[in-house]
Amino acid sequence: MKNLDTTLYFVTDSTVVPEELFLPSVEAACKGGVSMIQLREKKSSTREYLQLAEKVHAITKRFQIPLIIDDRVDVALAIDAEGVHVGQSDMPVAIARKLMGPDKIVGATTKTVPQALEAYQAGADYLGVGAIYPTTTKVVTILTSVDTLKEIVKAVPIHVNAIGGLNKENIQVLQGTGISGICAVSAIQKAADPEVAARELKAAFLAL
Ligand code: TZP
Ligand code: MG
Repeated sequence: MKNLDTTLYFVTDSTVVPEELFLPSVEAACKGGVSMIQLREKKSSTREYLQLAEKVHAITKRFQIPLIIDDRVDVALAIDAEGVHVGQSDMPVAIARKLMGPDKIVGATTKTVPQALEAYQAGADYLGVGAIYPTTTKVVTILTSVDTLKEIVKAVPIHVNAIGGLNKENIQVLQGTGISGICAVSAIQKAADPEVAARELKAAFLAL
């Protein structure tokens, strides 16, 4: 198992903040103690994704926080990011692993135990599991139950993070699940002060 700290994994959404506030929000989240960052750009062109990734990487490197690129192995490799994250309709984990090499981080989204086992066997270092709660960040048709989350944690010997609608007021439900950490978009990205939001969310998770 790779030595990762997935305690508070900030997944970005540049579309919900004014452009000039996006990079400052990434830096603020780093200061607030996020342990990993995923750049998640769904609407950018390849060129825009690359350019933004370079800028975000310059920040995360200063804080020695791993930067994971969502969906795009090519962008991750091009900027020498620490890893890539793939979903069920993206590049399969085994191919992402082959392209990224053994030392980079490969993460996968899984919603069921069979998907989790498959991703683990194909070489994933961590899993994102959800959505646990309704979310405005992604179109989610079926929520993932806390019981399924627990089963996935038991089924695979890699880091499992919960995701979806999580904030400091509602993560109590994750107590006793055995997860390594939580992923959050809105709770940090939409906060008036992302640094404070990250710090408080991390403290709330660590207090579980
Ligand atoms: N995958 C499952 S839910 C989700 C993703 C990417 C979005 C989570 O965003 P938020 O704003 O923390 O609910
Ligand atoms: Mg994806």
